[in-house]
Amino acid sequence: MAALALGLLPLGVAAEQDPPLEFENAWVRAMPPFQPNSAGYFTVTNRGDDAIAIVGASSNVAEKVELHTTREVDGLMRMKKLKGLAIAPGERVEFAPGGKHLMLFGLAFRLVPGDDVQICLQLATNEEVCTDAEVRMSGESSDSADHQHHH
Ligand SMILES: [Cu+2]
Repeated sequence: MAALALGLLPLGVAAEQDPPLEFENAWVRAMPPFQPNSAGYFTVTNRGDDAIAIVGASSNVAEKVELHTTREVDGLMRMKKLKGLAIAPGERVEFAPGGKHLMLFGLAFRLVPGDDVQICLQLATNEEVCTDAEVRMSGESSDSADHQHHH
C-alpha cells in the first residue's frame, strides 16, 4: 500500500481540466514564398466563471508569436504589441484582420492554403491552450467562410 501511495504522488502541477477557452474560426494567413512572417486570427470565448489572462502565444510553424493589436495613429494603421489580454467570464474576443491578431515571426516553411497549423495561447496560470488553424488566403475568402461574422 505504501508503494502504491507513493506512486500516486503528483510529479508536478498538472491541470485537472483544460482552461475553458473555446476557439472558433481559427485561421492563419497564407503567404507568398520567402515571406518570413504571417498572422493568425480566431475568435475566443471564455466559457468559465473566472477571468482568463492570456500572456503569450506560440505556433508550431513560427519561431516567435506575439499578440498584436492594430490602431489608427495619425491616419495610419499601426501594429502594437500587446503584453497580455484578459478575457472576462462569458466574454468573446475576436482576433481579425484590421484588429487584434497573432503575429507569426520566422515561418518554418511556406504556408499554403488548406494546410493545418497549430496556434497556442499561454495563460498567466502557465497553462497553454491550443487550436488547429487552417491556412487561408487573405480577404474575402476568409469572410465568406466565416458564417458567424456579425458585420
Ligand atoms: Cu502584427
